[in-house]
Amino acid sequence: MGRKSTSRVRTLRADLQHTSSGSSRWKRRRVTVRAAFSLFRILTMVPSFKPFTVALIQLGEITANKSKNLKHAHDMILRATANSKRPELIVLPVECFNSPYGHVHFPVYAEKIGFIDGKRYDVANTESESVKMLSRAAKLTETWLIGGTIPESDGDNLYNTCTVFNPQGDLVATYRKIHLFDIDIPGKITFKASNNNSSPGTTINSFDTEFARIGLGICYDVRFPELAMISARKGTRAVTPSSSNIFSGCHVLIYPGAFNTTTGPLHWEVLQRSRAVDNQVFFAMCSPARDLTANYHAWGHSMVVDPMASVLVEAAEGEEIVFADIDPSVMESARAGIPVTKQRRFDVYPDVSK
Ligand SMILES: *[C@@H]1O[C@H](CO)[C@@H](O)[C@H](O)[C@H]1NC(C)=O
Ligand SMILES: *[C@@H]1O[C@H](CO)[C@@H](O)[C@H](O)[C@H]1NC(C)=O
Ligand SMILES: CC(=O)N[C@H]1CO[C@H](CO)[C@@H](O)[C@@H]1O
Repeated sequence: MGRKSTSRVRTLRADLQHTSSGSSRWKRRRVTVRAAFSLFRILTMVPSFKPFTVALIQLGEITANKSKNLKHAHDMILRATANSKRPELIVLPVECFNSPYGHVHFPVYAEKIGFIDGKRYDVANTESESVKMLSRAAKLTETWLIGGTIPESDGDNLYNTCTVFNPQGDLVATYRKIHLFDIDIPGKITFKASNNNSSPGTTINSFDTEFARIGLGICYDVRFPELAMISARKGTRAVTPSSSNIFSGCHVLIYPGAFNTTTGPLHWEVLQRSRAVDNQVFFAMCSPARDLTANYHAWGHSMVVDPMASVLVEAAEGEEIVFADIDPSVMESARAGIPVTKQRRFDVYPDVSK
């Protein structure tokens, strides 16, 4: 069973250097690289699901000063690993933890990342200050890190992008928010896909750790059950026909998100519990802390839900780190006891993951 352990944390002040890079290694995504990597993925094994601990950092103190925000996020990542029970995976919140909320800030704070799926990423030469910080923090703590989301610029386009780092500090995956809507973009009145060149992502993504396959989404994406279904049934990794009855989907789905104080109490928990129980997977969302001096009042309540829809841990509104133990046997017993994964009627309705 998951541990109901919650620890309140305070800001840790430390002097940390933030170097910035002048060199540019930005490259466009190439379809050919993608296709080659998909083939490679057909051959890769799904990791077996093992117990691990996840920490959600409900980050506060997001200001207009980006280097201050990055330093604070870095300090909090270190704080998450300061206890004797260290998490294997740390998650930062949506939405643009490196910048204050609001569409006017989005282009200003955007960074070039230039990650190409399947290709080794050169962190030392990245233009992205946030990627540098996150990489350093992952390496320093030797922990998997989902770096929340940051505004990413790619040519004329802006994306809301989630980055993932392994314990060696390598950037191993990115996910660009697929579903755009002003509902979850703070300063929502004018920020729409049709202005500020804000673009939706077009690929579903997951990543493999030594303990689980983890699917990604961002905020508003949680309202689209198809995305979670596809991640849970096949991840993004192609499956050969001979292995099609082996579980190949994600074990855990993690969506950094920020609902507001209207949609939060109504939908934040029910959407996560629905995605978890529908798909019989673990589901987590990590929110920023509520800041009543900001334009956007985030709901907070970062949580982790198990495959039976039990809430394993839930933060309050303020800055806080919450921990949950992920126990694979809960998923196994949920699937054995309520066999929806085996009794679907794809002869009557379509399988969205196909
Ligand atoms: C931003 O924060 C950094 C790090 O805390 C500090 O050194 C710098 O003076 C701040 N800049 C402004 C404009 O406040
Ligand atoms: C939260 O967002 C919803 C949907 O856009 C909106 O109707 C509501 O007014 C917002 N609530 C607050 C408190 O801003
Ligand atoms: C940098 C930029 O183009 N910002 C624009 C984003 O969209 C809003 C609303 O249309 C404009 O007011 C900003 O100037």
